[in-house]
Amino acid sequence: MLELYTYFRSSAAFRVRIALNLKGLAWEPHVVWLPSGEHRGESYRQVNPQALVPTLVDGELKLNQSLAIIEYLDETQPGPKLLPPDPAGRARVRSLSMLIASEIHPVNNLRVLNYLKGELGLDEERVAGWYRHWCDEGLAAFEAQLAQGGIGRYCHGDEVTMADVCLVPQIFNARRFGTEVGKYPLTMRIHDELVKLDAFERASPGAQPEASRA
Ligand SMILES: N[C@@H](CCC(=O)N[C@@H](CS)C(=O)NCC(=O)O)C(=O)O
Repeated sequence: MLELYTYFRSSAAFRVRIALNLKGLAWEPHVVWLPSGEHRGESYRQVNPQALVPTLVDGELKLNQSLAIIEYLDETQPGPKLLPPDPAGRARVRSLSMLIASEIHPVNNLRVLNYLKGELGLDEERVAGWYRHWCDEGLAAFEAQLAQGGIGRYCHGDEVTMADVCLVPQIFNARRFGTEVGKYPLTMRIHDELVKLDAFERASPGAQPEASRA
């Protein structure tokens, strides 16, 4: 069975949980407790040298980086395709996905926020302000990109794609830090459709067994 190193609030792990559910795959969770720094210990570094969640294990293969994992699942597993068949469509979906995963997320990651708090001595409100600044900049660009066309019920036409899989966890996080997501009506219209889907609901932070431990 596929195994996933995960943490309920990790938006990168949330992406992979959604993809696994959309594909109808069974998976065994291994919870990595980020607040205690478990991911930075030697034992987890043997699994993932980047010391980040998620990591997918498929037999002998250990894979990190959520977008690489999702594309791997898309290419090797049955179920609905998360990347469109045409090169232009695939590139558009990757572009929207990377806007979130490679632009918004890295500057707002736990280790970055901890550095701002610890080494740079910023208080909670200034750290949240940092988060909202970069999140707003990214979501405004995402909204503008959606407005250029190509959307349907979801980010790319009427089929759920990797871009949608990235969007919902980003909005979950944005709300945690008090971002006013109502400023992004196209983005939120699509988000509100997506969260009606069972695969998204079952992958959500609150639906993970470890959520009650926090
Ligand atoms: N680009 C990576 C990001 C992975 C990542 O940053 N995961 C976060 C949780 S969402 C993490 O493990 N953070 C721990 C830390 O920052 O120390 C991916 O898409 O998988």
